[in-house]
Amino acid sequence: MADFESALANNARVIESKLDALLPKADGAESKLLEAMRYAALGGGKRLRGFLTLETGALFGADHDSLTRVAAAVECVHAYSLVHDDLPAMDDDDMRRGKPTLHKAFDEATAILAGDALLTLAFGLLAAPETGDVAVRAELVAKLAQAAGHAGMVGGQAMDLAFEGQFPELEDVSRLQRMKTADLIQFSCEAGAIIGNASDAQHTALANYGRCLGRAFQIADDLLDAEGDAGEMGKAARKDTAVQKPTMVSVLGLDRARAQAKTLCEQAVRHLDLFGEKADLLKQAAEFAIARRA
Ligand code: GRG
Repeated sequence: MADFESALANNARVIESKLDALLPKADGAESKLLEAMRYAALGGGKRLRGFLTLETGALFGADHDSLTRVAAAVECVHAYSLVHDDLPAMDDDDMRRGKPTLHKAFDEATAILAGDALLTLAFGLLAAPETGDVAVRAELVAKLAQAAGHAGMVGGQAMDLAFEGQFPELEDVSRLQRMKTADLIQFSCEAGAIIGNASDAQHTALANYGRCLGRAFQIADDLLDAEGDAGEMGKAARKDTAVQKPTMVSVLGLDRARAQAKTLCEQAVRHLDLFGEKADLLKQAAEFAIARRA
């Protein structure tokens, strides 16, 4: 795990400095929006999604600058989702990544706009010529639209809101979590395969790895909400029970949820078999997804 933790920290530094270079600098009458975008995207977060893009791409020796641009784009989408999720109309949170949420530090209108602008910036980064050839860029844009929009993360978030106070079946909660959380994580892994011109078998293996890891990651999030420490996590805990949100913990109970996360982690690792030792860091990432404390 020491290897993984130092690789995660190194990649986070690389992604942070790329984001710093790509995000607009505050200037003009729209300065507040630009400052808010930087507040949301810089200075925090594990950067796990970006890590997955960098490390899946490294399996194929893919161009590092393209990978870093796409890692930064994925982190922009993730940052936008957190900003909007924290709004009073959604989870109504005061703290995120150990600092006040964007709408607390700025205001609600700015938080909505900064989220919108981060999402748009992400697509602009994927589509720009520096990211790769036309076919690679088109595939990245189409896949991210699928993963982030109504058929993925936003759709999952809508189900999350619809299910508050309800008692959905296990398969509904499972589908919600796949869409809300796993689809963007899966995209992060597929991006490395796309930029690296992976074979179909390699691409499918990484997509399956990402989906299992993403589902395990969300169950770990449910467990952290139920058992974790708000100080360590840099955000509130026990929110799910407070708003009667169905989670894998509420549906399965703590022990079965833990077992399910472990099974998914093992499945994720098995999908990497065809890459041999080259995929050791990615295997450790799957273990980290369920062992993490924040
Ligand atoms: C509002 C469109 C929209 C979507 C929201 C991502 C999301 C969907 C909501 C955030 C709340 C939540 C619990 C999401 C599940 C995914 C998740 C565990 C996010 C936190 O990701 P980490 O732990 O965060 O990777 P850091 O801060 O490390 O980047």
